[in-house]
Amino acid sequence: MAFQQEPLPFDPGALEPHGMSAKTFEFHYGKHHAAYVTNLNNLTKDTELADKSLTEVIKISFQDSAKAGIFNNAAQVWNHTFFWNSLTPTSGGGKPSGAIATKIDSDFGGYDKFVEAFKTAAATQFGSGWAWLVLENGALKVTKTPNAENPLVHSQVPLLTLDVWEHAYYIDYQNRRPDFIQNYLDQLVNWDFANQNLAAA
Ligand code: MN3
Repeated sequence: MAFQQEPLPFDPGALEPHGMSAKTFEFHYGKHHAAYVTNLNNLTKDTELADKSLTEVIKISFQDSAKAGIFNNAAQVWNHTFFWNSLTPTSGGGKPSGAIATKIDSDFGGYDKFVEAFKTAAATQFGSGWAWLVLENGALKVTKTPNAENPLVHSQVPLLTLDVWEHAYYIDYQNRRPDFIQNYLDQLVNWDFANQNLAAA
């Protein structure tokens, strides 16, 4: 069974009023994400990895130089699906509620401290990569990863992510990555998804 591209969890135009256009989804979901799935299927065809789960492929191929292309495409397939789920068209962004809110207060010293850490990580990831809210040894942490790398290969539980590859924001924000980050925090973060991931951790 070939690897599949998961459907978007919302209509591609649903985030248009919240700073992420249908045009961005036409390219980011329809071209970039889709291409990672196609590449992964081509690279794993007729190999033992074709029958593994996506997360197994990610862990097996990480830091194996002979499997670098497989790692990059597998991780990017997973990262993008996780990213779409980190966004919501309904009441996204702003301060969280529930268990994640309590834990952000205790582990970061308040929502504003979390925002500061997240903005710094997302803005200072040089070149392509990702910013994450993760759980590590029971504590929340903000991290950044280069290119396709993700928390799964660092024994961390991912709770939320933001894609900071230039292709993620160029259509809507051109070179203004800080504005894209701010908009994500203000209007798009799916705190329900973070709460679900925290509860399942
Ligand atoms: Mn991307």
